[in-house]
Amino acid sequence: DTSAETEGDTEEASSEKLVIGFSQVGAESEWRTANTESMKAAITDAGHELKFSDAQQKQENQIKAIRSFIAQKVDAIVFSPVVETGFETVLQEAKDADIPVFLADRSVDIEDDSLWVTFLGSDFVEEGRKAGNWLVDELGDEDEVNIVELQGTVGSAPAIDRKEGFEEIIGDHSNFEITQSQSGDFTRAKGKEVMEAFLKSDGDNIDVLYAHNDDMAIGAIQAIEEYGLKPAEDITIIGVDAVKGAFEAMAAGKMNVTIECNPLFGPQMVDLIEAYKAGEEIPKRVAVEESMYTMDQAEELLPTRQY
Ligand code: GZL
Repeated sequence: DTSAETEGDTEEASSEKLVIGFSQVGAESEWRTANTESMKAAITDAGHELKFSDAQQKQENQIKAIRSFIAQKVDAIVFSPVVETGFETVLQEAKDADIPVFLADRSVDIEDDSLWVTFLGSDFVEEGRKAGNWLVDELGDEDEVNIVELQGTVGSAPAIDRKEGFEEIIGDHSNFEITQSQSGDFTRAKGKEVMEAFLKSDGDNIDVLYAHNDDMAIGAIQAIEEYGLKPAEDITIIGVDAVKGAFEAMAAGKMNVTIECNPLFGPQMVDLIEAYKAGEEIPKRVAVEESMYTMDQAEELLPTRQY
């Protein structure tokens, strides 16, 4: 029965045991931890061998890890680039070694897109637009809206794109102004530190905080409370990721909205790797589906959140 045979063959191809090298950015945020867990579980559950490297948010560690995967002749490399530039050489080395590279979560700013099979990740510009549109709906009629911005890691795709999308929307509203903007490197600690500086320099004139991830927003909330203001009331708080910490802050009435950036794409990534190895056509860009959540939804949704 050829159909069974064909079926068997397809099964056979996708269940071939692969050795997969995964170069992860680091463990800087709740989002990142959830993403690592999703990727590790998906790779091992599918019966493949995982070689994992945590770069501690350092580009040189990612380059070292990719070179090590090449030397070990892995079957595929999955890579979430900490920044958009500076990886051309090592990706060319992977191509020369005939090892396919799959971009996860973040992309690279490289002309030659033959250096990777596909980029599976969120549309960060759209996430920025969603934040901007929510703010316009919320405060668009106010005379003057002073916004401070906690940017993500300098040079990273999410930081560049979330800024771009947000400014695309608020740029049409002259009553909105970003008065201070600095990187908090996607961490709670740095987010708190930079928010303290924002408050010290102009604390009585801050209406909104736009944080490129929830971890920095949560750090900033602590700084706002220590400064003597009420987060989500005196200063409107916008985060990105929709991690559990954000739902807890919103349920406590300390945060207004979080734009979802879904880290749980491990199974989708494994499917793409297996499909490629089975000779199937893979689109150059695969987007991750995601939404946004506000304070009034937090209590009910918190128990359902997986990360
Ligand atoms: C987004 C991801 C970002 C998260 C941060 O896909 O690259 O990095 O928004 C994480 O929490 O540090």
